[in-house]
Amino acid sequence: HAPYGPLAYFLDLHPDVGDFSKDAIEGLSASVKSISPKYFYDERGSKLFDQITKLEEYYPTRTEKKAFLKHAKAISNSIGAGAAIFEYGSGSSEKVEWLARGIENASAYVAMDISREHLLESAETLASVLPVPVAAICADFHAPIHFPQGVLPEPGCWLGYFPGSTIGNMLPETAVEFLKRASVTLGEGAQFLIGVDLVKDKAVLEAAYNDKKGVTAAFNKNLLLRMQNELGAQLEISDFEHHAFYNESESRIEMHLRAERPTAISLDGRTFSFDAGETLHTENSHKFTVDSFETLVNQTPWRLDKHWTDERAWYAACLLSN
Ligand code: AVJ
Repeated sequence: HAPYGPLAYFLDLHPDVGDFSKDAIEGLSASVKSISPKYFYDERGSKLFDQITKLEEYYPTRTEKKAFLKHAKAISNSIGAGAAIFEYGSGSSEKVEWLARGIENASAYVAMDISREHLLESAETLASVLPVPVAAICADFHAPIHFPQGVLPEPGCWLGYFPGSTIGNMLPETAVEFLKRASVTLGEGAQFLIGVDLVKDKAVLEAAYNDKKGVTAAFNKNLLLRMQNELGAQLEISDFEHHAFYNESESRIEMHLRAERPTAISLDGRTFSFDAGETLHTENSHKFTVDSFETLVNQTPWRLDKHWTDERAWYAACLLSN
């Protein structure tokens, strides 16, 4: 784990990136068909997601930025001096800039992501601009992350950073397990800053996942394209329609690929048939109230200390400590 280029260190925990073929077959075999949203993000899917974040209807990304920047001072004042920042699923690491002064007071910035190439590229760029040592860890936050002894500096405390409302992709019980593991990883005295998309008017929510340009539909259907191209699946993309709606009782946007007519997906010598109207469930995006998020947090070693929202209270930056 020697220094890697401009990085203080690069630690490769060799995450299990998942087996698209196995997961697709398993998901299609179930009585309620589903597949993990992580398979949206090949190169094309990641580009489509970038386009989504710039759509007029898609408020989360720009609203999160507003909430963080509006309260940048208060947020950085609430972060312990000398904390080492550990970003979960750092991706392109653009959001670390939102911590502005928080970074200046930090002792290090550690980017963690499952995508090795993307991670190294963005961490190296950050290393040349941030005023603190930058390191990278290739790992999967769905599994425990153990820092090998002596590899990492021992900061006074870690600040976990998990913007993007990615936590909303998890079922509540999965989010609880995730937060429990993060408490073990970051250790006692840690803080955790999480971006949380809030419950709001149903029409606003549904418009955000049904944009007029059809970018979200293309993003959803990218899964079918990947099945064709990478798994050699036989299917008719035009038999499926993008279907996204707010499920009020579960407080979540659900995305599905809905069969317009009876059809089938053939894969690996097996045929999975769809009745007209039957769906392949591709994503959940949970929306919280500050209270419902606190109730979830209270099932873990963390406590919600503070939260800040944009002026419409559409999005919250939540600061936890354990
Ligand atoms: C990246 C999980 C935050 O749930 O809003 C955007 C993904 N899906 N449009 C979200 C997504 C459809 C996004 N997250």
